[in-house]
Amino acid sequence: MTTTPSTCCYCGVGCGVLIHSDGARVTGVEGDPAHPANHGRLCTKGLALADSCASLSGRALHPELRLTRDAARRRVDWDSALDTVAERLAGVIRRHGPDAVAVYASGQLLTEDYYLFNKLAKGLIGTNNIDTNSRLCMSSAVSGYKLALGADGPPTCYQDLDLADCVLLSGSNTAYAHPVLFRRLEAAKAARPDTKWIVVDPRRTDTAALADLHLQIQPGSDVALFNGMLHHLIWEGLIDERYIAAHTEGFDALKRLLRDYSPRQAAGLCGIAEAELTTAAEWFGRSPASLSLYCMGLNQSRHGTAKNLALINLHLAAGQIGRPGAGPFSLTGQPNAMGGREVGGMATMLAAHRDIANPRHRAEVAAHWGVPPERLSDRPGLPAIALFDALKAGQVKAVWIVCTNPAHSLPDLEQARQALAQAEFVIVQDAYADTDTAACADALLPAASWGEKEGAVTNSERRVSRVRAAVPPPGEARADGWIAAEVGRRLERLLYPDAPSLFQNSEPAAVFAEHAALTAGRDLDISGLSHARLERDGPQQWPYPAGAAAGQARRYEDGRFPTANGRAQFHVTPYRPPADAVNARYPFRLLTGRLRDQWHGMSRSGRVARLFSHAPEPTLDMHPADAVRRGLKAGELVSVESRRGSLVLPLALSEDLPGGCVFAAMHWSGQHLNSGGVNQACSPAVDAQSFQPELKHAAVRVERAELPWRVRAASRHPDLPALRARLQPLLAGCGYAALSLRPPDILVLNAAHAQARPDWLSELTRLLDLDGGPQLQTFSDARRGLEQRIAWRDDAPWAFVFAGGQDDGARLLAAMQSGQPWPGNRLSALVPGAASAPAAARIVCNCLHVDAERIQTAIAAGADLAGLKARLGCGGVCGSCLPELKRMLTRQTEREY
Ligand SMILES: Nc1nc2c(c(=O)[nH]1)N[C@H]1C(S)=C(S)[C@@H](COP(=O)(O)OP(=O)(O)OC[C@H]3O[C@@H](n4cnc5c(=O)[nH]c(N)nc54)[C@H](O)[C@@H]3O)O[C@H]1N2
Ligand SMILES: Nc1nc2c(c(=O)[nH]1)N[C@H]1C(S)=C(S)[C@@H](COP(=O)(O)OP(=O)(O)OC[C@H]3O[C@@H](n4cnc5c(=O)[nH]c(N)nc54)[C@H](O)[C@@H]3O)O[C@H]1N2
Ligand code: SF4
Ligand SMILES: [Mo]
Repeated sequence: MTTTPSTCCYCGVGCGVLIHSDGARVTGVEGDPAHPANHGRLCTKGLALADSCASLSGRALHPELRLTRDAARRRVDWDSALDTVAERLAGVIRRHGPDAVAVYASGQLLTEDYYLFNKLAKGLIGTNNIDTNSRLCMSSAVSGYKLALGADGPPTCYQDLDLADCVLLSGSNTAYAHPVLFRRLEAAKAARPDTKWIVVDPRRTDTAALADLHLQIQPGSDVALFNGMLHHLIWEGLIDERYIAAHTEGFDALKRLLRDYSPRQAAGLCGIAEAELTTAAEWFGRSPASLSLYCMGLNQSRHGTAKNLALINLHLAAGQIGRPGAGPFSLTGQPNAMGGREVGGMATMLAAHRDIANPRHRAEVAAHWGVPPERLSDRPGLPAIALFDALKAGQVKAVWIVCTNPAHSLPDLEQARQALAQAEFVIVQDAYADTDTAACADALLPAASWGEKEGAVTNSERRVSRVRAAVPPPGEARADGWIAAEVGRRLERLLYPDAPSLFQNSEPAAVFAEHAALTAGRDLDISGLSHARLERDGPQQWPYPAGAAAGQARRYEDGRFPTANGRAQFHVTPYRPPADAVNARYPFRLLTGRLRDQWHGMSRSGRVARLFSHAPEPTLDMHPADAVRRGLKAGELVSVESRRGSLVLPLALSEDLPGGCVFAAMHWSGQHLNSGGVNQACSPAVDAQSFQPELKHAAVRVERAELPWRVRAASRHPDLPALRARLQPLLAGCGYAALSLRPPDILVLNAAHAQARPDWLSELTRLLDLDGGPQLQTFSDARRGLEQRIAWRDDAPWAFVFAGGQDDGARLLAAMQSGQPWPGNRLSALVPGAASAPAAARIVCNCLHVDAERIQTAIAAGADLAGLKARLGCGGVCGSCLPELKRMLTRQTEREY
């Protein structure tokens, strides 16, 4: 048994983990008490990392190639795969020029891998067509920081969470998306109860429910809110005139604009009460230290840059920046979105915060790489949405997709799919072979994943941590950087046979050193960092120039900014509505976002049954009053249709949404649904400065989907990912179908169709081994289209399919989940009419598997939070459920009084 310190591969909190392994397999994961990001804590996702590695089913284990257009992909050896990829890319470059090739990479790559891909695209191929999923994520934050402060990157650090007197959370569901930071906020508030939390979110999330003030604004109206708050600060004399005069520029122009944003006008635009807006402004302006935490509710907007700038305006005007506990803190989503920004791995930037348009910057990078300066293109590359448009239009011929799943995560999926179908050559480099994007690959390159490779990542507070290999990659999977360098070497032999190699040493430590050297003298100088230094001293924050003894926790403490004149810049930020207008045809605003326990397209989190407990099925959430008005009921299937596309989802009712808004989680993909997920309907409208798409807002209509033939099937299985893969091809056959998991080892299929589908049903029955065997119990009534089959093992149901009747199998499923023998005789399992048995209660605490019902009962019996922890254990392990427990406690109190 060995223990390897590393970093969690999920969110940008960047928690340190200790990986336990037997040398071949990861056997366990725990929080690293020595890591400054989490001090030993992990959330539900981090705690499930070992389980997500348990099954190899679905992993990409060998390179595969499609040799002719319509052929199936075939397994090949690495040499053939690498040669073919290099030859195909070289062919496109020779015929159509470097800009006919593009790389679409990911904020989940390690810094070294990212660096190599960037060098390959910009330094070898000579195109800036390398963009990443960070375009969908952080690019508005990047443009906000650059325009206002002169350079990218948060000026703040995690310690500021402990020190802030006022925390303004905008468009961030921290309780779900950055849970370990939320634990830290909770602790800070417990220590200093006067700390004020303001949450700006159209939904009453778990984060919002715990706030002192929840501003439930109309989607997209943040700019109006921040403008109105600043108007109030000016009016009340709460701005910091001295700071403005000494360290900023452009306030007068902003002030002129703000005349139109009186608190009353602004509150009107946001749909909130004027007093709510002024209270927020008062708390923000009068607190000794005010900290903003913000995320996709600001960035994923047609006006994401303006939202970021309007918020930074507030901080600059109130002098709430460059001090402990104060500042605009953009929470990064992915584990290494920050590293990607450092290496300049996007279409609109160069390494170490350099600019493509700046000839000196291009020359510096070219010299570092040892390529002629003219090799670096002065044309900005295509940002994600434009890149896929260009693929579809045939301007870009070949695309190399690395560590991201655009056929699921891009908006307007039909466009994305057509783009991939249109491309001459699609390379997909993923750890899994069964993603929606892998299905489109001409070349599939199997990547080593978390726990299997070496490198570094940078978290939200600019802290660089090592990522380490604990086990070898499975099959023939290889580290991303190795693949990039191998293709790079072959490509340079084809394109520039006489030039020295750009990929002489692709070992992670050497690549890191090359990257660090390129940052010398820049605002993000990490020339003092190396793998050796990180080994010796542990995770470090940047800037960390050569010769420094330590990194810098906070930036801009001296009020000097990396702009031309050293001053921060105010920007004039008029409010503009979202792109997709609601009207009588598309009356609802569709919001999208995250679930607590799933990660993006679920290629990893979707392998762990217990991570489904908190949100077992995909849903479209709607306010009960809207549902009543439309005659819709909870559990009914509805079609959600935008101007671009549609999908079917079960309806769930939630008072946490404002009227007129619906919400769907982003996670469910074609691997779990009969559609590609909610991005079928999402809008590709982008921000004009950051090119980030408006994933948080689309106008939709919601109507009942008439799919009366309903099927529920479930089966226990020792390898759930394998069983899911076996059933996945069936999804396409129904008007609605969804696969999900339940602990301990159950796969569930819910499906519905306009009329009975006997062939489909017999295929399902066969795949679940429900077509024979001694323990099989069946009932069918062909006339009524009814079919029920149950396979028993000992005294308990092992698998079942119920089709066409009223009984949805809820009792059987509950029995399978409980692991208890069936109460009563087997025949009672088929008694029709027993349909209304309640489904098993939703699990709130994942660590100890405590459901909502038990918690409610304990609360009703008088338990407080300490009592719940003592009696049921919930909230006492990882803490991810704490916000919800607190919320259930307040709800109960509200009910009592
Ligand atoms: N569990 C989990 N955690 C994750 C991830 C995951 O997949 N799962 N992914 C990581 C990544 S890459 C990212 S980028 C982060 C995202 O982290 P967050 O941005 O915190 O998460 P989201 O749920 O996408 O969106 C946050 C909130 O924005 C709100 N919102 C929608 N429109 C508006 C608006 O116009 N204004 C305001 N103020 N709010 C609005 C939504 O209602 C939602 O509650 O999470 C990271 N952490
Ligand atoms: N509607 C809607 N859409 C959204 C969002 C939203 O809020 N709403 N959020 C957007 C945001 S913020 C983000 S960040 C994106 C995320 O969208 P994606 O980037 O598509 O999300 P993932 O599913 O994390 O994709 C990562 C892929 O890399 C693979 N992988 C894992 N480890 C490795 C590895 O080591 N190497 C390689 N090569 N592959 C690996 C995984 O199997 C997976 O297929 O989604 C965006 N899309
Ligand atoms: S908060 Fe959770 S998902 Fe994010 S890094 Fe920490 S353990 Fe991983
Ligand atoms: Mo993200």
